[in-house]
Amino acid sequence: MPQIATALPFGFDFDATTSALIVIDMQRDFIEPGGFGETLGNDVSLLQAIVPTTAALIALCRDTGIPVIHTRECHKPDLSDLPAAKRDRGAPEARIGDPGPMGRILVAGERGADIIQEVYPITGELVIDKPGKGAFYATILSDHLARLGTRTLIFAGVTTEVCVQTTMREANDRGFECVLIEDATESYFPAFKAATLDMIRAQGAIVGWTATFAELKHALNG
Ligand code: C5J
Repeated sequence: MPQIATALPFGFDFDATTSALIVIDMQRDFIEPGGFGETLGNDVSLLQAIVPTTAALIALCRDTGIPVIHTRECHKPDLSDLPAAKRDRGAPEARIGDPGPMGRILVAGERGADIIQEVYPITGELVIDKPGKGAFYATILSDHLARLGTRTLIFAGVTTEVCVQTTMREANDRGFECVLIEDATESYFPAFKAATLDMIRAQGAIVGWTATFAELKHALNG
C-alpha cells in the first residue's frame, strides 16, 4: 500500500484502488483575468499559478486509474437554489445571478461558471454542479463515491479556505481519509491558505493531511 511518508502531520497511507481525486471549482470566474473574481478586486494570478500543477495532478490520477471528479460552484438559472443568506453576500453591484464579465455570475451554463480549459474534464469524469461551498451538500457526490467504493479523497482546487476546506470537512465527517495537495490549491489571500493548511493537519490531522504533488507522485510511482 503506498505511503506519502513526508505528508503532514505524519505519514499518510492510502490505497490507490479506493481513492478518488476531487478538483474543486477551477472555474473561469474564479481564475481567469476579466472574470468575476478579478472584478471583485482579487489578484487572480495567485490562482493561475497552481494551474500547471493541478493539470499534472489530474494527468497523474488518470494515468494511475484514480477517478477524477470535478465540481463547479453554480446555481440554476432561476436561482431557486440560491438562498438569500448566500445571495446577499459580497459586493452589492456584482452578486450571484447578476450579469458579469463572462455571463451571469455563477449560473450554470454561463461561460464564467465553466471549468478552465487547462483542467477540463474528459468524457466519463463526473462533474458536480454544487449550490453550496461543500460538494456534498445537495449533490449526488456521496452516492457516487459509495458506488465507487472510495475511502480516500485527494483534494485540489480553489479556494483553499472556502470551498476546498468546507468539502474536506464534510468528507471527513462522512468517514473519508483526506489529503490536500498543497501546490494544487490556492486562495486570493495567502495568509488564509497557510492558516487552512495548519488547521487541517492540526491536532493529529483533525481534518486530514497535506502533501505536495511531488510527494504524492513519488508515493504512486515508487
Ligand atoms: C468562493 C470557492 N470562494 N469556490 N468559492 O466563493 O471557494
